[in-house]
Amino acid sequence: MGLTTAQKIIKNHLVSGEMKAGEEISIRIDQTLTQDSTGTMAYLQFEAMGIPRVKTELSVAYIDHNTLQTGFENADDHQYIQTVAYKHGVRFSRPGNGVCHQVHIERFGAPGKTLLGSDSHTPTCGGIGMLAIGAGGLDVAVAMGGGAYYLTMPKMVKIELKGRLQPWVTAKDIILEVLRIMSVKGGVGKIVEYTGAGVASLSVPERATITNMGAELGATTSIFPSDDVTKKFLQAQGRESVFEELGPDADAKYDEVHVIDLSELEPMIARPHSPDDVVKVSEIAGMKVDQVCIGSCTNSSLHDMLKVAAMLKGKSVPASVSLVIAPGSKQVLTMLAQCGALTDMIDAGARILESACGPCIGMGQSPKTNAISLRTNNRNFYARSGTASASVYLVSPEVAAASALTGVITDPKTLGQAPQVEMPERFLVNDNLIVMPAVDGEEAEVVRGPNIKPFPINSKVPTAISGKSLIKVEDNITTDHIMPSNSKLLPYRSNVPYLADYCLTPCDPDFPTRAKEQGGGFILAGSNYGQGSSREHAALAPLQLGIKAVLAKSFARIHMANLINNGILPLSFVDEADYDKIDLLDELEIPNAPEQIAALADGRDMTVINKTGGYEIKVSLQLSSRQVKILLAGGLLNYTRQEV
Ligand code: MIC
Ligand code: SF4
Repeated sequence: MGLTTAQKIIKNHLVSGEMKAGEEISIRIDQTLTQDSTGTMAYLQFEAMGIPRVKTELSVAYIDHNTLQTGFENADDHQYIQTVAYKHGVRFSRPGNGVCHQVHIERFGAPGKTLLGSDSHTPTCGGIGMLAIGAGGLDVAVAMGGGAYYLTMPKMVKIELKGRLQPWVTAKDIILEVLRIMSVKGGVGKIVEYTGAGVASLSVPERATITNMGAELGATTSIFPSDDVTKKFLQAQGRESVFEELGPDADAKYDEVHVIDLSELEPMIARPHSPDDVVKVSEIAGMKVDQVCIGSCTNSSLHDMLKVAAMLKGKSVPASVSLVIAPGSKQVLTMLAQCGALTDMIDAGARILESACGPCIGMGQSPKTNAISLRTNNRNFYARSGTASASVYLVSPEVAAASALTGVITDPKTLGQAPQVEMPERFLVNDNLIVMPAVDGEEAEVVRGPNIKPFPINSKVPTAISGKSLIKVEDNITTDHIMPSNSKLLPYRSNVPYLADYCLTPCDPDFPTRAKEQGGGFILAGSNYGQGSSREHAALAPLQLGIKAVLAKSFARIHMANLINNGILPLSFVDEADYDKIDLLDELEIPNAPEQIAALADGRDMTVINKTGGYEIKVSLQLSSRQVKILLAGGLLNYTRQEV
């Protein structure tokens, strides 16, 4: 039987397990990436494993998230990452070099290889036919140490692209359409592959916009074939030697198929506060706009920026709009400067930001009270911009630039001819902001600032797990709810005790206090709990507060893995109606916990007693025997140490 593109890469990297959807497999990881908001934790965990040098083909530590240095904390973390990377064999991408995913696809990604990154948008490199997966920092630390990455073999989804995009319609509109069709949980447990005649018309940056935002589907990853377009891109980056042609076999079998006719698409927009609340721009055109942000790992390529510059050239942004632009990398920024496009942006009134995540993660540029903010980002989750009352809409760079110029949400089709932008024959390559690691790091010193605090480590599972239900939240709770991140909190990513006081506060400001008063307990949640980022802090902060289990209707992939890695049980209701039966502060107990956890691997359900209500409910969790051991040991770090 024929294989899909992803299945071919998995087959080449398979370490254990059978490539059957739903089975646990493990794969060899060729490359890893970390960024600074998850990186400190990942390297602390790597150090705790006691392995002197990374064993991957390539590992890169990026500084791109915590670049607003309003105190010593971020700079301390950067120094820690720089020194720990130098010592252990990791390349260090200095602040100013750009957003990890943009730089990685430009300078390091390679078709047919595997990449594990401690950031949920790692699948961006799927745009060049790489199997690129986002994971928690601990999983990345294990991969750096040469350990395999364990995952559930995903189902395969084919998105067949037909026809060609009309002028003003972009790659962003394709992925917004996919989100409209599949929803923010439609990709859980699946890999999304793009095929069909329409693929050839999309450049690598356009493909990367689509695979980047596959994270919002909850997918394990998304991937394009590696073809002539990929080859040209790699040639233009001076990296043709890593090119490999790759695509699905003609008889590859997919579990789910969607067909999208590109010629029928229109400019789309995602409404607050979910990337899948998608409508046509024309449906809400005319709404007044206060802020426009162009950038983020979704839409900050040279291709995107040149189109925006062409639209802004010779015009002025009205005083009612604040337009900020963050080009994705040093390469993009210098090329914009060299061709004069940067001048066109500045002249029109754009506020140019450094090449970093910036507004996307609330690192500055939080909009005013009740603002309407149009962004080219991938996430518009509640309060993520740093202004809880703001409404964030997600659009293409073209819609963003058009709306910045008119001051209202604008369908660019009303503006006449669309800008035509060619990909350069040759990108400007200068890797001077990549610091190479020590050849032998044994003597190198790792510098730790006072902001770096020990992180919580769970202990072995007790005979009975008991506690109260401490919070009850709805469907689609994001990691931005569980562990908010903004310019005030991100500096504490290496200080979990501090962060824990903000855990789930967007849902209930009293939750941390209640959890502490009750000595820990349980979280109750609806479906797709933990969607969004890879941040382990969404598991570490609950762990710090004594959370032992989360009972939910269903979970998002990365968060579920992070809970297991930290020894917190992610349990799904067998009968979803039980969610309604449990009240806040009900006393719950999992009797015979070790035996019941072990039995999960045999497909048996677990019994939870509601002592307050006087009844039992059934919960389930599909576990491999390895995961049983991880949970019994109180997390992956304990388990790894135990194995060593
Ligand atoms: C995000 O986009 O939410 C982040 C910030 O990049 C996160 C990582 C983090 O929380 O540090 C992600 O996507 O994984
Ligand atoms: Fe950075 Fe935003 Fe991309 Fe996350 S989604 S990596 S915060 S630009």
